[in-house]
Amino acid sequence: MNLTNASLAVLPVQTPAYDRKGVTTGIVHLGLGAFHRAHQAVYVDDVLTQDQSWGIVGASLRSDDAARALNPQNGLYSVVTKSASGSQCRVIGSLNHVLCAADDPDALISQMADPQVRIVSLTITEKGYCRNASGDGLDPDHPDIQYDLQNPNRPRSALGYITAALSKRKLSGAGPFTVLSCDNLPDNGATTQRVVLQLARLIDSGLADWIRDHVTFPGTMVDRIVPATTDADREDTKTLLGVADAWPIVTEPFGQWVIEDHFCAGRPQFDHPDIILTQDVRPFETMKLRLLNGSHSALAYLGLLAGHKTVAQAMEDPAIADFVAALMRDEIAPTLNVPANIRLKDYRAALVARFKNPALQHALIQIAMDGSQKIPQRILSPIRDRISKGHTFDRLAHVIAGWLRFVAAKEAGEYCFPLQDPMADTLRAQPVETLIKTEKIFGELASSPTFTRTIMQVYQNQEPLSQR
Ligand code: CS2
Repeated sequence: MNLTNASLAVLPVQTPAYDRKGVTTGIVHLGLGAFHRAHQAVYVDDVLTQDQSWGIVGASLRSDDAARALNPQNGLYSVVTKSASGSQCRVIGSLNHVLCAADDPDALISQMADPQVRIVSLTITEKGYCRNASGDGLDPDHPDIQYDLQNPNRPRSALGYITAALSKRKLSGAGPFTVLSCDNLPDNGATTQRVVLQLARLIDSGLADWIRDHVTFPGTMVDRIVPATTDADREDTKTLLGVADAWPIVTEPFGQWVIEDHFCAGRPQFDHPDIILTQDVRPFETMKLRLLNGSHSALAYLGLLAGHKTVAQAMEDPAIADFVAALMRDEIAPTLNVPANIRLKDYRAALVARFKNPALQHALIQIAMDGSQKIPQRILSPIRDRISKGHTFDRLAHVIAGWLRFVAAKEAGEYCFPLQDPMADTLRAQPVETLIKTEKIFGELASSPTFTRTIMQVYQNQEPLSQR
């Protein structure tokens, strides 16, 4: 038997506490990966017990994997939270339907243009924003943007879909929706606004003006560790549920969502201890991007080079755990403007405990992907802050050196690690001495002698970090 509406009544776990038949669609989510399903969709599942107008239609932009797995299950899937003290399973009902944009662009644009839809949220990863080298605006030469400019009504990028749907809503009088970025980008709301407005302006300046005047782009800080689902997870979930779930999600108990309260077309009544509504998300976002994600990238590159496979395994290696603790405490924490009510010491300790979660198989190679898109906000920004104050940055330099080593590591002529990165060709085409001076990757740091000298020194003397 499979997970479907018909099997809900017999499941031995928490199931939607509302009648799914009454749920309408108020949110379209672009980029229906595991992260969204472990995070926003769970909070929305809680909202639906009070207000059934906020159901979600999820869309994958390219692959039809999610649609093929979840539509036969009526959009249902399970979320299993795992820690040393055990597992808890819950079935989520907030996903009404899944679309694959590449199969039917019109269906997605029409869904987004439906007046009942009031929020379009995004987890399209850092590279989905088609940003320029400095990260602060659109790259008009990006192949997807070039494609969208030729085919504005059958676009390819998420930005193209947002622009096409808003154009339709402007014409029909359906009004704006809020665009809610849930990606790990600095200033994700303002960044999304910039790239959408730049694309719209290239298509139709009247539309760009309308978007500027009516659409809001709140910033958010999203946090939950979500390893990619494995076949073993599918088997374990089947045992917990008693029915088969084609795509369960495994995650940690912790979750946090800090959202700027700036919604142009209404929002769910979020009333959840994990959710903070605020006027300024930036201190939360910088803290999380640098401490959590920065440490994650450090663990990924230095951990893989030391022969580890998962975050928890790397954290069991005293040399790596000590390195990460010192990186956070001595080099990253001093660069932060700490949000009110947060004690950094506690925040750092909580991160260490989360990284050590022995029940999660969080593959380092998953975090290592797309380094060129992640390193700037996670590692280069704190380096920049430290250089501007005349402070040293040896540990941050180790992370950069580790990344460069990871990219180029070879044994018997073969690369040791698979490289998934939109800049893979550039990264592997040149020696480290040249790479470190590449502005497209390191921005103005590429011409800072303090930066390039320190990285090269660390790189030349770097040994794998391990006491195992
Ligand atoms: C990770 C994040 O894969 C990565 O780059 O650092 O996905 C991380 O697990 C989440 O941001 C945690 O909130």
